[in-house]
Amino acid sequence: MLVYVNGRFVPKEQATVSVFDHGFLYGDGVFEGIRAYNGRVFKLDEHIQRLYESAHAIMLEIPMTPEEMAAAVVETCRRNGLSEAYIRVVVSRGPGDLGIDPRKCPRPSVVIIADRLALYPTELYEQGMKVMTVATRRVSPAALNPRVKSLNYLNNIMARLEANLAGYAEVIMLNDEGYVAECTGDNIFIVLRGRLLTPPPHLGILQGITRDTIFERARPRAPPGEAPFSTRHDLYIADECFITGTAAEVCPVVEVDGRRVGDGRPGPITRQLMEDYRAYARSHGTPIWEEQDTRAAGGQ
Ligand code: PXG
Repeated sequence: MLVYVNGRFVPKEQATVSVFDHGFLYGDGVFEGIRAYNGRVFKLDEHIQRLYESAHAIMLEIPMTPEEMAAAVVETCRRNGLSEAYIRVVVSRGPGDLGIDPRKCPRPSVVIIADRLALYPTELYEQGMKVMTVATRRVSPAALNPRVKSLNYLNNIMARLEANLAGYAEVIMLNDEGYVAECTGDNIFIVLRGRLLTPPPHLGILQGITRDTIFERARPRAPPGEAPFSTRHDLYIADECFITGTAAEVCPVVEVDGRRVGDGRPGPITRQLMEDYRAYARSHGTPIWEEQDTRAAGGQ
């Protein structure tokens, strides 16, 4: 495996950053998780844009243009011969001294890893998953806006520890006011009386790219509406529920806090969206190999 580290491709054993890197010392940095299917990187421009927006919000200047970053992501897949990949882009503040002051870090570190993805068990998609709400609240946007996809994931990890203790694959986090926010690494949707609902970004969530894609794709089937879904009660009375994320894609939820959702099986709209997303993601994206026809692929 070859890993991109600060402009060079190095074998994974030599892919290292300094222990003085503030990404390591303080979680000071940003990242993206991207997927490639069938020789195309899915939603590459959207992920690169979110990466640069996250970096801008924490005043981290990425030492390359978005176009160069996109090219480096594609090149990392190509060098590793991967047509199907899970890609991790990490930009950290870089090496500094032991204080937190970012001004001591003149050179950000840029790392791109492309690996095979360990997929979730198929039973979860066929039968749906059970979730619970956890005690750990999503970090307040007033403290650190979850829209910043930062290297500081301890908030999510605290929730994941609760999930592990209780034996759940994914769990729901409320925001600091008790409204439904999102999961530890996925966004959440419900279908309620024919409308597709998901918590709005101002409640304190990562604005997922899968979430945005589902909104776009779902419009003809279930008119989207963001505002009304906000409490656990909405989850309990929902006709359908599912989670979305780059790794999970669309995964049905059939039980929340011990309450059956709908009839306890993946709902019809969820199943349609699962299939539609699957097909769409596998046929659109930035080509990794030159011989592919970009127009047929939809150009992105
Ligand atoms: N919310 C959070 C908090 C996330 O970290 C999503 C939603 C979904 O966003 P996208 O853009 O992927 O639709 C994420 C991203 C993992 C893992 O190993 C998952 C994410 C990030 C890092 C690791 O499960 N999901």
